[in-house]
Amino acid sequence: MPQTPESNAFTPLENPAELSTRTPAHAAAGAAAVVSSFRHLLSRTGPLRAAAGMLGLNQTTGFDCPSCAWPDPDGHRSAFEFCENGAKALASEITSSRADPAFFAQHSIAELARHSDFELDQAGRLTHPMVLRPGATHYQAISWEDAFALAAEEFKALPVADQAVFYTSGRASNEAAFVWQLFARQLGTNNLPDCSNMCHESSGYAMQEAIGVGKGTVTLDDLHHADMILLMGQNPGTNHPRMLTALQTCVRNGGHLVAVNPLREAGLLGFMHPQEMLGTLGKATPLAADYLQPQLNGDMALLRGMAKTLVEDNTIDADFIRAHTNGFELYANAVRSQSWEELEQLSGLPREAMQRTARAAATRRNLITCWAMGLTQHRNAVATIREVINVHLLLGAIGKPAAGLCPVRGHSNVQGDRTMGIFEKMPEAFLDRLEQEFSFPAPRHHGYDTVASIRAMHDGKVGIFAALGGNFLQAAPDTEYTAQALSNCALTLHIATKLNRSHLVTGRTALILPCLGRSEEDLRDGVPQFVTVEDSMSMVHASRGSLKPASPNLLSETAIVCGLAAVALAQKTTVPWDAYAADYDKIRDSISRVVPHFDHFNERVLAPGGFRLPNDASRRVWDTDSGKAGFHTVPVSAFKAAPGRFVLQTFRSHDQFNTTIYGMNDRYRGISHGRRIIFMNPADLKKLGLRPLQQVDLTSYWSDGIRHAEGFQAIPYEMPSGNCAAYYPEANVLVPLGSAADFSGTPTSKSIEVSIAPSRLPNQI
Ligand SMILES: Nc1nc2c(c(=O)[nH]1)N[C@H]1C(S)=C(S)[C@@H](COP(=O)(O)OP(=O)(O)OC[C@H]3O[C@@H](n4cnc5c(=O)[nH]c(N)nc54)[C@H](O)[C@@H]3O)O[C@H]1N2
Ligand SMILES: Nc1nc2c(c(=O)[nH]1)N[C@H]1C(S)=C(S)[C@@H](COP(=O)(O)OP(=O)(O)OC[C@H]3O[C@@H](n4cnc5c(=O)[nH]c(N)nc54)[C@H](O)[C@@H]3O)O[C@H]1N2
Ligand SMILES: [Mo]
Repeated sequence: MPQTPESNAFTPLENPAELSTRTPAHAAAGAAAVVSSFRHLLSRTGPLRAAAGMLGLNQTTGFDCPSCAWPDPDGHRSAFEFCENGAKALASEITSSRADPAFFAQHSIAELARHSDFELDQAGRLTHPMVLRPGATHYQAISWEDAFALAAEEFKALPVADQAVFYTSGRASNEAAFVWQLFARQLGTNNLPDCSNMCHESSGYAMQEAIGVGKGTVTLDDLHHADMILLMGQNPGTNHPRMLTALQTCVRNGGHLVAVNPLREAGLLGFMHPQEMLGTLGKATPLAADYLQPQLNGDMALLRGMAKTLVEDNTIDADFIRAHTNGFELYANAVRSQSWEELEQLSGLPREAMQRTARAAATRRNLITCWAMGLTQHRNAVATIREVINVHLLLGAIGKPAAGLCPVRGHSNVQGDRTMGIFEKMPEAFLDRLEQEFSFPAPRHHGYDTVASIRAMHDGKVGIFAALGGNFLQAAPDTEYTAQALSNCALTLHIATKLNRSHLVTGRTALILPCLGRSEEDLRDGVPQFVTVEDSMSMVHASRGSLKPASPNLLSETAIVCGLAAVALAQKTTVPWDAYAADYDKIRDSISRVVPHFDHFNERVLAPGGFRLPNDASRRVWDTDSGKAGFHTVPVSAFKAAPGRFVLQTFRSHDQFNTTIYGMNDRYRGISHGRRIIFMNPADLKKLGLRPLQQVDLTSYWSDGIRHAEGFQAIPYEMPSGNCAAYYPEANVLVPLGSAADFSGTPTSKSIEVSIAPSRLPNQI
């Protein structure tokens, strides 16, 4: 299937002449980060709004950064508790540009589809509810009342509730997420796919099975005092810049950092704290003392090699293993009989590297492992994360200070959304309490996750696709298939702050319902409301917007969901939607009765910095069937491509937040003015007879079909032979829908089998 040019679904080609490359950086942040932050803010909005925005960011009385889920430091916060990417996210939200009805009157859907993602974001904030009527070429303004009535008609027309899909992106607040899942369940469906399905689902699944809790077990303070931190499959310099401060503190306290990444990422090599530049001008703190570059998906073999070393050296914590775990004997036998040759072949690392890393952990004992998408988006992701846990169990490095597991979350409230019930298969106990609180029969059969939703829409089994934030089309695998799926719906509905490509590939009717951003003041009947979020380390805290809204016509996400649900469910509902929309304290009162550990929510959340949800595993209480933490013994595996083909990972540039493109550069990797790029091992590039910057076409292979993407420029970049990398979402056309992680169902965006050939595009360079 070549990309069909008439489809609205694809990111347009770029002008290859604009791309330029430099040597990659050896440290992150520093003066360039500060300059970039201000440039983004001031190019998007006036100096007063920029300053007001920055002063509110992550302060205890302000709003939560709309970027990543990294926690805020306790106690002392500086006036500038933000990072470059927080500043970019804020700039994108507080921009002075407006995608208003005049903008939509000027541009047809087909014309907007020819804009790049960067240009779509530049269109600015949505200001009015917009409707695309059947057969229309342009979106038109519609009143809130009519928009709700139109959507309600579609909901009422559904023969069964399971023909509705409710997607959630991880920026939604706890309150919005709670009313969203309540709307879905009162309608009668558990079809609640979310971005987590494409993100940390594998982590949650593995940890839940092994240690009885699907969340990380450490705090910021633990990271500061860890003896060793293993950083696997993540790029914190770009995606969690505030984490670098914690890593720096750990190094200064004598901690040993080991990075595991096929690429040498600047933010793992060194850090120059923007607030210390004057004192140590030009000097970066070195971060990773050791840097392992395995092949893509070589991590499970590396971890197994570490386990083999620990078992054979007998540096395991036998007392902990005896008291707290089961399955050790089976695992230890498998590890002992495992051959080093196989581990070397699967990981792409020499056995000395695996032994060195294991011995560093054994002498230091207090180990924390941090990981993100480099581990979760593979076929064997759950097994790989179970292997991380196996190593921690061998060392007893969990449930004590300065040791434990740290899945580094993505979206700022993705963890909170799950806590609030955004999950297609919430535990029965949650549904029981929901029934009690609202006196209705909650649906019990499991709903669709992201991949199942796409298939169901494609098969014509879904009438309504409704999204609380996000950019489903661009985030999901297999862009063409997903586009067909969305087009099959009677109604596609998006609650959003900014225009994106998902709004251009629509059902028969489409609605865009514009909402307030997190930085903006939320007044209900003149009374300011706040919302709450949960960060990567289970801290729940308030977020209060303070800026003037981008348009007087905007409603908060919470008010939109309540308004929509009230009309769509009409007499069928037992929820006081109007009261909820008028006063979010009432929603929190219900949350306190439905969600575990949220008792006295309204009082406790007022404490500066909020409160931490308890985590049993962090005090060595294992909420598993056996009451113990479990070793997991499966054969070690790694994804390999057929001879002559490559393993492709799709990742983020420095100038994007997921599908929102803030700019065309990737500063640390030395890339300017281009995103349609494929990074390749220099020798591989030569072997294929390609010149640097030459345009190539990519083909991906999976049992469910082959897929094509054209016009990517090849760039030599240090990484293991046989691996390559391209940016998401441009490369999503290549991600096979049929290739998902075992158990968690996460699309395998980091292990895609591809071939690379000179481009057949006309006029290519
Ligand atoms: N500025 C900014 N911040 C963000 C985001 C953003 O887009 N922009 N996105 C947010 C979200 S939702 C998320 S989930 C996180 C994502 O945060 P990350 O997981 O850091 O994001 P990716 O860019 O996908 O980076 C994956 C990293 O893992 C490495 N990697 C890939 N495959 C493998 C592998 O098989 N093994 C190992 N060891 N390494 C591998 C890649 O080389 C890369 O360095 O960031 C969040 N924060
Ligand atoms: N190939 C490939 N695909 C991937 C990944 C990958 O690494 N590779 N990563 C996956 C991951 S980790 C994730 S988390 C998903 C992300 O998937 P999503 O969460 O669906 O995508 P985002 O790009 O974060 O969503 C951006 C849109 O959210 C809307 N938005 C922004 N702020 C707000 C707000 O405050 N409220 C509301 N209602 N809307 C808002 C804007 O309209 C914006 O265009 O993508 C996944 N897809
Ligand atoms: Mo994510």
